[in-house]
Amino acid sequence: MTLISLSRRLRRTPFSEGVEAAGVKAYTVYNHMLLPTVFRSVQEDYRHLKEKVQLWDVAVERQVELRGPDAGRLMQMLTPRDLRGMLPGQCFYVPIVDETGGMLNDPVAVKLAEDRWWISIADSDLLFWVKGIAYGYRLDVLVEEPDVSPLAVQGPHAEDVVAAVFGDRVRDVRFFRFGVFDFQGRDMVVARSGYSKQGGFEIYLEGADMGMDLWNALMEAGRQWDIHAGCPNLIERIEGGLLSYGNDMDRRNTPHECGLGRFCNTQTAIGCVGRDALLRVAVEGPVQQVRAIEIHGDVPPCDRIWPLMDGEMQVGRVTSAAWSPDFECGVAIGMVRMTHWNSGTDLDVMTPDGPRAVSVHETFWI
Ligand code: THG
Repeated sequence: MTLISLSRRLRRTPFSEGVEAAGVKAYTVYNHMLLPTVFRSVQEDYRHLKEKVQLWDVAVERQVELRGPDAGRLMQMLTPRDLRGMLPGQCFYVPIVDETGGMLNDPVAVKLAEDRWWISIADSDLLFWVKGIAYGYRLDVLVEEPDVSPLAVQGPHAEDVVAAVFGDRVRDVRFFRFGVFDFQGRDMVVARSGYSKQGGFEIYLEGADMGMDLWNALMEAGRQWDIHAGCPNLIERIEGGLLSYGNDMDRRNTPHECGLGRFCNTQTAIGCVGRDALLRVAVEGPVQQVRAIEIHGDVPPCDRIWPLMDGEMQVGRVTSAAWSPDFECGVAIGMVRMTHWNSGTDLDVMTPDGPRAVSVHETFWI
């Protein structure tokens, strides 16, 4: 086995001690930090996530904080989603695009106040782009990465566990809203959100000192619901169609190609730096788009692009894939050309273990 060398560039998190004690078996690197990928096995973790409740160290979801009079203006420059109706206390899933309409990140924007936002980023160095925009346009705003580390509680019993620690009032927090709740004398932002379709909460820990107290309190409270350390689960996220930046899309894709058109209001998102480019491509619509891909047969680990073929012709690619125990088939996320993206289209995918028959679907499994 090859081990990863730790250094300052590969940051630990306020919860790393808890993750290690829980027997983490594998990590990936995300935003220059360790993100657990396996505890018992991907399949056991999947079953437990769907039936019980898990505690996830998602400190890798780093924040880009915008603070100052131009914070709202800057936030709207970054995304084609119209933010005018967004109130403090709300979270929005926002595509972030460059001047060509290319995806730079797909974070959750957290509006703390009119003049204070957190952008809870996926795996790309968004801070540099945001600093560049703020400086280039001479905006009156501070842009920094604060010491904020999200901890997620996900699964059917997540609400019970979070209520046991923060009080029954958290039960009233609606999806993609947050409230501020006391934990041992400290105010914490607690949102109903998270990178699974099983429901749950994310607690934005400010500073590292209370990290293990928070971890231990949730573990203790969750014992009666069989809580276990977990992490974003490959199988569950593919079933739910949750995209992974850098895997399923990158700067070469528009939000519309990613199926994120429902999070764009390009006509009314005045100020968005990618607006003109997106208005132009919106005239014709995308020529390729993300699709759910059902794989017939076994599924090898997917760590590179797998071409999607119609005979000898490449018509797309698979970018994430896994075996689904619940649907008893291979589940995958792919990018498919418009000539072949209709539901029911039969193609072949070229895996490193050879071709597999697949079917294209317009909707994901859950
Ligand atoms: N939570 C927070 N930060 C994050 C993630 C998160 N940063 C990294 C990564 N995840 C960003 N990507 C996503 C992708 C999907 C969703 C959230 C962040 C998501 N999507 C829902 C869906 O598609 O069904 C809901 C979107 C909506 O209706 O607004 O939750 O998970 N803090």
